[in-house]
Parts: sequence; C-alpha cells; structure tokens
Amino acid sequence: MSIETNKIALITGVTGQDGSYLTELLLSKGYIVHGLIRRASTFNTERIEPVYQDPHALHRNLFLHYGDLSDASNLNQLIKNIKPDEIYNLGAQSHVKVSFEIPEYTANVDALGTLRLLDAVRESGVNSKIYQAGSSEMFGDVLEKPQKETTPFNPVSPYAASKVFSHHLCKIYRDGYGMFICNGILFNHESPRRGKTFVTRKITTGIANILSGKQDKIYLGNLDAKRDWGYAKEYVEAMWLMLQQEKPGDYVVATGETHSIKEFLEEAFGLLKISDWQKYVGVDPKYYRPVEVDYLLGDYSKAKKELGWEPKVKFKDLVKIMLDEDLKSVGLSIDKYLKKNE
Ligand code: NAP
Ligand code: F7E
Repeated sequence: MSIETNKIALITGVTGQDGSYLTELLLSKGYIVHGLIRRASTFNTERIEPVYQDPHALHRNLFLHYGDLSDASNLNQLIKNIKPDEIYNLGAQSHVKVSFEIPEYTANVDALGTLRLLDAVRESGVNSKIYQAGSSEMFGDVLEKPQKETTPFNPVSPYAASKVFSHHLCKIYRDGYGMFICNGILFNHESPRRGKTFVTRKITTGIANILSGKQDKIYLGNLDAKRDWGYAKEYVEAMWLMLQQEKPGDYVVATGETHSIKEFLEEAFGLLKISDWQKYVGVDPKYYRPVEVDYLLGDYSKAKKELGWEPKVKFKDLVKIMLDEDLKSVGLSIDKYLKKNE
C-alpha cells in the first residue's frame, strides 16, 4: 500500500484484535500511531509484536502510552500532548457473556470511557476526528431483518446497553458541539487474532488441540444462535474510510450472510472431512447467557455506496483462514492433515 500521509492517530484498544490490524493499516499509510495500553503483569502486546518498535530506535512511528478508559486525567493529558488528527476508540471490555458477570466495570469502560474520551477531546480544543466502535449487539432482540443503520436498537446485555449509550453520546457530541464523530456498527468480525474465548476461535483452537491430542472435546453453549461473521482485517479498513469522508456518519459493516454456531462447526470439521463432529463437541449450560441474541444479519449497502467498502472474505474463507492458522501452531495444516489421513 502506498504512503499517503503524515497524520497522527491515537488508538485505544491497540493491543486487541482490531487495534493490531488497524495499527498495521495506518502505519502502511504513513501515519504516526499512538496506542493506549493497559499496565499488566504479563506482556499484552503480542498482537502488535510484528510492528512493535524499540523505544530506543532512532526513527519511530509507533508510540505506546500507559492509560485506561477509566482514567479521565490520563486521557486529558494524552489528547493535549498527542493532538491526534484521528482517534479510534476501540478499547472495551468486549465479551458479552462476561458483561453479565462484571456489568458495572463494563459500563464504566464501554459507556463512561467513551464519555471521558469525548470530553477530553472537546475540552482540549483539539480538532480530532473520532471513530466509535459500535456493535451489532446493540440490535439485540432484533426488531428488523436484516439490520441497517435505521433499525432501532434493542440491547439485551450490559455490554450492548453500554455500546448504545456510547452510540447516542457520539451523536449528541456530533450534533451539539459540531465534532467529527463516526459510529461504526460492526457485525462480528474474526481472525486468527481473535480472543480465544469468542466462539469462532474457541472452535478453531479446540480443533487444533483435539488433533494434537491436547484436548478431547470442545464445550460450548448455545449452538443455534446466528451471526454475520466477517474478517477483521477488512473491517478496520471501513473504520479508516469513515474518517476520510467529508461528513461524519454512522455505518453498518457486515457481510450480508448469517450462519449458526452449528454451521461453523460443520464447516470447520468438514474442511478436515470429519463428519461425526458431534463426537468432539459437548454442550455446557455454563456458557449460556441470561439473555441471548438469536439472529444477526447486516445490510452494508450504505457503507458500499458511500465508502466504497465491500467484504471480500466471507464465511467459508474465514473458517478456512482461522482453522489453517490454528493448525499451524500445532505443526499441521488442513492439507497436511488430509494427506496424512488419505
Ligand atoms: P478485543 O480484542 O477484546 O480488544 C479490546 C481492547 O480494549 C484490548 O486492547 C484491551 O486491552 C482494551 N481494553 C480493555 N479494557 C480497557 C480499558 N479499561 N481501558 C483501555 N483499554 C481497554 O476487541 P476487538 O475484537 O478488537 O474489538 C475492538 C472494539 O470493537 C471493541 O470496542 C469491541 O467492543 C468492538 N466491537 C468488536 C466486534 C468484533 O466482532 N470483534 C464487533 C463490534 C464491535 P488488553 O489487551 O490489555 O486486554
Ligand atoms: O458469541 C454463542 C454465544 O462470544 C457468539 C464480541 O466481539 O461480537 C462479539 O460478541 C455466539 C453467541 O460473540 C459459546 O451464545 C455458544 O450467541 O463469539 P461470541 P458475540 O457475543 O456475538 C459482537 C459483535 C461484539 O461487539 C462483541 O464485542 O456464540 N456461543 N457457545 C458461545 N460464545 C462463546 N463466547 N463461548 C461459547 O462457548
């Protein structure tokens, strides 16, 4: 990709799945990237390892700062010092099931964290464009199929309610203070960098562990829920495109396909020609949620029309990419496994 700019970006959630892909995208476009990282007792920079720069290196374009979305004074200082042209607010407690267990923390980070960030920008007077990481979970118990930008939200988890708060707050700051803020409404997006407790990665790492003798079964919850799963690497391009428009807006980013967890299992095991996959899957009710989102399917036609964005990787390719990558970590690949079992 060509070097196009010398803009400065700040990414919260830089160590996450999306943060790592976005960092790579922005660096490839010539941005100077600043990332907010949380202090942890273990290394949490694994996903940005490929682009990590030694603090003593002479020419750096990636800078990491300790911080937290629960710490307003830290956010105020960072905005004043960095003066970012673009801010991508990706930091979040992003696990829906966990949000039922730690609802107050989730709301503090995913709802009030956005408020702290927006206020830090407003009070600093820095003219940053802002991307807010909204979610298809906001549609919850869906009121329309497929879901688009005008579909009413009907959240059914503390996570989703927090994201709805952030979505509306972004609109309020956009309309009230004339700030350039875009709300992404991104449907599930996955990759080999997806956290291992989300269902897709739990399945692909589980299969790799089963084939290498480290695990007997994958224990899951509700297998009937349907999700519109896309490829995270492509979804961060949509985030960037939103902030390059003349006017800020809200956009659904999705693939327009929906599949159940069962279908994901069938596809993944099917790639290895294992048809009796039920043998390797157990259902444990501990993974059920107090309230479930049964059906998500996104209509991305606005993003296609206004941003020129379209997904290239859809369900089948995504499953293959993820499975192959997890098999690599145990010295296998889909082809190697099939050859071995011919
Ligand atoms: P992820 O892999 O869970 O990454 C979340 C990031 O947020 C990590 O860098 C994490 O830091 C950071 N974080 C957590 N708590 C924080 C806090 N208190 N202060 C600052 N940073 C904090 O999530 P993702 O899949 O990349 O998703 C990125 C964003 O998009 C999230 O806001 C998520 O809710 C939203 N979203 C995701 C999807 C999806 O399907 N992936 C769809 C729609 C919306 P550590 O690395 O230290 O934990
Ligand atoms: O669950 C079912 C579960 O945790 C998907 C986050 O990135 O996308 C993600 O949220 C489905 C649900 O993703 C297990 O009940 C069955 O129906 O992979 P998930 P999510 O809840 O859709 C949205 C768009 C976000 O914004 C979020 O940040 O799979 N399921 N068995 C399971 N889910 C998990 N995690 N683990 C299971 O064992």
